[in-house]
Amino acid sequence: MILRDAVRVLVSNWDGAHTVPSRRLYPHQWSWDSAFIAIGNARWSPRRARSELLSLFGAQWADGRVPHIVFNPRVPAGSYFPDQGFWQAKAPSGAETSGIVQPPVHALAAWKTHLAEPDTAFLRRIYPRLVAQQEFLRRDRRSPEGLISVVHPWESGMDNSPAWDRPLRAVQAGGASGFTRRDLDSVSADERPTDRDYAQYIELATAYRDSGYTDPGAFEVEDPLFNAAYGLAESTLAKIANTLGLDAEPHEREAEAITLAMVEHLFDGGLFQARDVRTGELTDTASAAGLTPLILPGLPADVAEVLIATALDRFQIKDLPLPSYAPDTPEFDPARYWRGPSWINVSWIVWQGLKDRRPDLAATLADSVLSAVVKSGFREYFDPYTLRGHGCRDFSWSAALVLDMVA
Ligand code: 2M8
Repeated sequence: MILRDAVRVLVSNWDGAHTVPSRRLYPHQWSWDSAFIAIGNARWSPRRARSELLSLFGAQWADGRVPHIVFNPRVPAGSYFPDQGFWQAKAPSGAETSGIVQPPVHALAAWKTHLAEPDTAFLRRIYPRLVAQQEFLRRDRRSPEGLISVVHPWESGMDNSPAWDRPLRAVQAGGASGFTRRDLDSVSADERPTDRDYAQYIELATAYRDSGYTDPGAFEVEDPLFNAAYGLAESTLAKIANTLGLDAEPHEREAEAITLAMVEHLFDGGLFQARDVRTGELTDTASAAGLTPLILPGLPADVAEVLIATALDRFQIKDLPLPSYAPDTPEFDPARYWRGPSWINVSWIVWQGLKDRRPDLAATLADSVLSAVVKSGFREYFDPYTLRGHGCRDFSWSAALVLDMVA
């Protein structure tokens, strides 16, 4: 029943070559959403999974960046804010896009798609594009410590996480006004970022856009989830390279290097922290992003053990679907977007990381996610305690990743 409903959500959000995250709230193609959606689609339609990824990478820029939004020209401009008129960016294919990126979870999606239905022609097409995506990050976003930075909270995917409160203090939002938020047309304001958050998001995006999408601007942060995704992408590219008879070693070396750099520079106090590149300080926060390095195959066992202890103790994963922010903090809010609710994609990443290390806990976490969906449907996020659904309904990655978890 739940599986049939999950497929129904994905079918109703399918747009011919890609899937929208949600018909009303997010009517275009989003980068990391497409990767998660492909992972779910691979379970019942590998053809759609391949199309999802190839259509996204069809809008890749010449510098290798994969934009976080690819706009659908058939959807009226203005249905989403900020729209293509704001970003003023075009891919070589002619697609109108945003100019920022999201966590690079796509190599994993491509690999899982291949495992579901082996197709080396697909791997051969996507591999150079995945490599170019990583090269962009190394070239444009790498710090002297060897870590990758995000230059906008939207790039982290966890937009209004309390982890960004402090780095955002450096952002003056005086200039950003006169825009109309469209997200509040369909979701209640107390479940979304605040107007002040939006003013800062627009200020930052405007400055980055006006620099020709080159100058990092006032916000530059090394996020553990983004870096874990980058490192996992290298381990996965090694598998893809092996399958294609190519040299896997550079990928293996890079995966090892990023894992070491993360442990050296971001691991602190029981979990991984984000580091503010401007000040050099760790954020000292309690985001579930800090647990996601569990997905790195080369994470030292003692570090993994500490993370698992934190997941049990502060994030209560024996009893709750993973909250996005630790409930024992004053910032925790069970209903407001990325400030506490459980999200299925972050739960899925941690579940992946637990599967080999602690299959018992992985199974418990999968059960909690299923309970949330059984109670409230494929909502965008859930109150970790009551399992009440929040945000939009029929949200694609919630459906896709449940398909993958129960398969
Ligand atoms: C949310 O972000 C967009 C901006 O990119 C928004 O709030 O309008 C985030 O949850 C992000 O992680 C996600 O990719 C996107 C689409 O689901 O929505």
